[in-house]
Amino acid sequence: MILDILTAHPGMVQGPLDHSIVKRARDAGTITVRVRDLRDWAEGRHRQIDDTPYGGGAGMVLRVDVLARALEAIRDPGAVSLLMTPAGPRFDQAVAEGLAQVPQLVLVCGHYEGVDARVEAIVDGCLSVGDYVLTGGELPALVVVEAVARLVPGVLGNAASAGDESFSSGLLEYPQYTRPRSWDGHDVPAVLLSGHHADIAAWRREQSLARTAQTRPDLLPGHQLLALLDPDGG
Ligand code: JCZ
Repeated sequence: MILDILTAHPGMVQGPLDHSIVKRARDAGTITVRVRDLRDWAEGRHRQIDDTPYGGGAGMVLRVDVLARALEAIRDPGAVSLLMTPAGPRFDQAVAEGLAQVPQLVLVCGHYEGVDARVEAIVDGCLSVGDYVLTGGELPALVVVEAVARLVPGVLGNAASAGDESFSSGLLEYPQYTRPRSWDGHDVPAVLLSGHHADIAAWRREQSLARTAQTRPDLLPGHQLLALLDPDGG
């Protein structure tokens, strides 16, 4: 799979792509991640990629013509291009699973005060990583790259299957423990030392459900129906 990050700040994304599982998958050739500098598609004496907003106001707006030239050059057939913006639909594990199926993902990072609205007509969609405002799309693009890359077949080893974790089951992850068995008065739950695999699986399932009910009841199946039946939640 090819993942392209189109940005005016290539230095902002380079480091994280050279670490951990993403680096290993790039080295193995399982994924190709390319950081593309928007300025390579700027024209004119000043090679401007942004300009002042029509109608007035503070800051600079990313130019649609520069982005159009860049996308034209970068996209292969079957590519999905997405603009990172807090105004987009929310990125989650289900979206990541869908995006892991495409041959090429082009993530467009705005910066400055924003992006010319006409860019939305030349990308396949928008994506938000959460309801908070950042200064650019670079960190969101890295979030998408990492979440999608680990779902590409062959990226994770057999030992760490992507299906084991939080959200793939729709629930939060159960608690994990390693040595020491007892630390500062806190003991590892006895069931995990019992060697009874069925008991351990049942305990982990209970813990996942309890944690989810406690902190993310919105993730539980039918939670909206339950809220209708019992609006006070208790
Ligand atoms: C460009 N400010 C692009 C995306 N989820 C999320 N939060 N903030 C962003 C974002 C903010 C931006 C730009 C200028 C994305």
